[in-house]
Amino acid sequence: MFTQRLGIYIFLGFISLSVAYKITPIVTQEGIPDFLNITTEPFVRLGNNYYYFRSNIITNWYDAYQSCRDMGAGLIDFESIEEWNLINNYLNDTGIYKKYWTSSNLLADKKNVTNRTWFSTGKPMTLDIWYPGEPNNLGGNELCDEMGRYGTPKFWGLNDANCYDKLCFICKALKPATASFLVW
Ligand code: MAN
Ligand code: CA
Repeated sequence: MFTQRLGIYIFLGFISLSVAYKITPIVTQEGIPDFLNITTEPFVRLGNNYYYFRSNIITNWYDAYQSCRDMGAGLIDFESIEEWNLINNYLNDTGIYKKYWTSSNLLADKKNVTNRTWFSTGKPMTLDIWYPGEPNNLGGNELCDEMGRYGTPKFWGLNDANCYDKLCFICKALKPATASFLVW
């Protein structure tokens, strides 16, 4: 009898404590608010995404992909022509003109050259950002797609290449989201 009552008192005490605070609302938003001032290095923020430009090492497509995964990121994909232009402009500003692996590839269905996907997202690669004459599947063994700055005048474009070529690469972080709530 006594223990039962004690149990009820503790329960009521808990209820009255919890109604002293209102927690409203729980909001999840894309990105990281500026006031949080979080360090994302070595990833740089461009638009709403975070990128890591590996311009000082070269490696094959598979190893590049693993290196990005090791950092909780993926090899770069481009969701729109705006994102492609953003990265082009950034690279032009830095003046570092390397060849970079992207996650675009033909590995899952190599007989159908139009069936390319972004390995990081599984989405079809439909952007027309190829360098003129590409993809040409030179030697019948170009299944991984790199971006480079070619031509006169030079401009950025995609080229299908051998997955074991050694190139620089760009990682793109998974989209960060911020959850916040108000205690009142
Ligand atoms: C090299 C490779 C190919 C590319 C041609 C273009 O041979 O990078 O992938 O198509 O150059 O001339
Ligand atoms: Ca090619």
